[in-house]
Amino acid sequence: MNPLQPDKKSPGQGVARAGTGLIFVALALVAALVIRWWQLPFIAPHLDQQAALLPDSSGMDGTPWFEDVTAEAGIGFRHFDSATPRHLIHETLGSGLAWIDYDADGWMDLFCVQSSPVEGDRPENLTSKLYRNKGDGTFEDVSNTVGLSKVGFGMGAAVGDFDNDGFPDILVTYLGGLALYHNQLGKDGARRLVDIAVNAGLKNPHWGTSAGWGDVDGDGDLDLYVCNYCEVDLKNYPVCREPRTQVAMCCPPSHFPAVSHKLFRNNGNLTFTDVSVESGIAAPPPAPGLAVVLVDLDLDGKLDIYVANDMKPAYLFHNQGAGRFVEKALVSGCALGLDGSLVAGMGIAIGDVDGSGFPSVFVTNFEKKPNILFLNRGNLDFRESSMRSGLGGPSIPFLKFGTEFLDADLDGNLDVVVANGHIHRAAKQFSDSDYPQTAQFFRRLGSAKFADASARSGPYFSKPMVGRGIAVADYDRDGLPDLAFSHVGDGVKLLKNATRTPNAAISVDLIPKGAASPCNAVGSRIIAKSGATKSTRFAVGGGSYLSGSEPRLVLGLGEDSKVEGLQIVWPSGARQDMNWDSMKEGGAFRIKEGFPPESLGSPQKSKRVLPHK
Ligand SMILES: [Ca+2]
Ligand SMILES: [Ca+2]
Ligand SMILES: [Ca+2]
Ligand SMILES: [Ca+2]
Repeated sequence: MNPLQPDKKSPGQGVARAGTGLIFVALALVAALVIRWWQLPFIAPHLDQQAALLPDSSGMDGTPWFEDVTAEAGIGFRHFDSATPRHLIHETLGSGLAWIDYDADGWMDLFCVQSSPVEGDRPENLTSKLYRNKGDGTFEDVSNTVGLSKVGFGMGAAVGDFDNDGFPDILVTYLGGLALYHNQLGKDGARRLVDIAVNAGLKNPHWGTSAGWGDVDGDGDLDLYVCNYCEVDLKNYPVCREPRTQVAMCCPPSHFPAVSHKLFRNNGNLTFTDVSVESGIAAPPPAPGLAVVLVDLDLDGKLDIYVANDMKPAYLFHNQGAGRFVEKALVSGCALGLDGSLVAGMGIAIGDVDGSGFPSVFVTNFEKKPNILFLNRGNLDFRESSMRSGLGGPSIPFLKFGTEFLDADLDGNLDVVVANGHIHRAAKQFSDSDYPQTAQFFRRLGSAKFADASARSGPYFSKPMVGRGIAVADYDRDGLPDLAFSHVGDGVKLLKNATRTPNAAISVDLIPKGAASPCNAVGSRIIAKSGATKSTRFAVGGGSYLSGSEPRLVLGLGEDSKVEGLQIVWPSGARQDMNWDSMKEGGAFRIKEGFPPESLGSPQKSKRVLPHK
C-alpha cells in the first residue's frame, strides 16, 4: 500500500487501531514505571525527596547551620590568582589551609597557604599567613611575628609535632620544594616558625600537593608522606583546547609524566631520610597524587596510607611493619570508582559511617562523576557504595575537591562537607557548569545513608565560589565543629557552626605515650559503646585536600545519650577503658595514655550564639 494514499478502512477500524496504540502507550508507561520502581532502591533519592527526609527548618530545630563570620573574625587572607593566558595546569589547583595551635594555648590558629605567579618574579608580600586565635571570636595576623617570609608557589599544609616538644610544626608543599616550619621559642619569648627543610634533609624538587604526618615505623615519632602531582616543562607547555568548541583550557595531568611520591622517615634528631624506595612507596607506577591520609585501615595496629590519584588508580599502601608497604588498592576494591571507572581523586575523608568500627574512605571526584564512598568491611575489603549512600547522586553536576566528615549537630552521626569548583575558568563556554560552584553539606540520616542538606545549611552553601581546601576545627570552643574553606584567587572563608542544639559532646585531645601534642595521636581511635552498637572516631594524618583539620576528636552524644562506655585504642595497640561516669555530661578532655582524663572545661554552650533568623 502506498502510505500516502488515504486509508479506505472504516472509521471504526481507525478508532480500534488508535485504541490499540493507546493501550501500547499505556503498557509502555506501566512497564517504565515498574522498571523505575524496581530500580528505586538503587537510585539515589532526588534532591527534593532528600530534602523531604529532613526536618523543615533552617537550623532552628537542630539541623546544621553555618554562618560566614570571616570579616568579623578578622581573617583577611586572599589567595593569589596565578591565572595567565597560557592556561597552565598549575593555575587552577588552588592552595590549602590548616588549623594549628602554634602557641599551645588551647585555641586553634589558622594557617593559610599562599600561591604566587607560576614563573618569573614572586612579589615579597605573597607569604603564607598565620592568624592567631584571640579566644574572643577574633584573630590577629601574626605572620610577621612568627617570621613567615618565604614566598613560592604554595600548595598544601600538614600539621604535626615532629620533634615531640608539645608545639605543633607545619609542613608546606610548594611547586619545586618543601618548607618545614619548626615551631621554636624566640629570644623575646614569642613563637617563631623557622623553615628548617634544607637542614632537615627534606628534599622534593617535584610538585608536591597534599602531605600527611603519621608514625609509620612505630618508633614514636611522626614520619611524612608527600604526594607529587606531575612534571611540567614550562618551556614546552602544550596548548590544550576543549575538543568541541576549541576554547583554550589548562591541560589535563595525563599530558605530563608523573613521578613517585615521597616518604620521609623521621630520624628523631630534626632530620629526615628519604625512604620512598626502600619503604615500597615508589614501587607502583607513578601517578598524579592530590590527597593522602594516614590511617590504620585494617586495624592491625600499623598505620596504612591511602592516596587519591588524579585519573589513575588510587594507592592503598598496606603497612607490613617497620614502615614497609605493599600497594593493595586494586585487590582491596578501593582503587577505582563506579563500574571500575578511574576516579579523578581530589580529596579524602575518613570516618566510620556505618557503625562497623572500621574507617570508611570517601573520595571526591570530577564533574559528571559521583563522589565515591568505599565502605570498609575489614580485612582490607572495601565495597563501593556511592549511589546507595546518597553521597554520589547529588554530587554529579559538581567538580569536587576538599572534604571532611564532621558531626555538625552532635547527634552522634558523621556528616560530610565538600568544596566544589571547576578547574576550567571558561567552563561555562563548553559545559553546563561554571568555574565557581556551590559547596555541599550532606547530613547523615542512618547507617551509611546521607541526604544533601546544602540548601538549608547556611548562605555560604548557595554562593558559587571556586572551592578547594576544607579544614575543620571548633575555633570558638563552643563544642560545635566549625569550617574553613580556601578558594582560588579569593578569600578564605570561616564558617561558624551556629546549629541550635542542646546536644552534648565529648571532645578529646589524645596524647600517646612519649608524645606531647594531640597532633601525634595519628593512629589512635576512640570507641563509644551503646548496647550492641558502637561509634568510632579515628585520629588520622592528612585528609581533605591540601588542608589540615584540628587533631581533636569529637563524639556527639545526641539528645539522649545511650553511650555506656568509652575505650581508647592507642597507636601502640594498648586499649584503655575510660570511667564513663566522669565524662557522660560531655565536655573537653585531655587524655594522656595510661592516665585518667583531665577536664579542659565544658564546651561553652552559652557561646552558641544564634544570629540566624
Ligand atoms: Ca592558639
Ligand atoms: Ca614541635
Ligand atoms: Ca616514625
Ligand atoms: Ca564552634
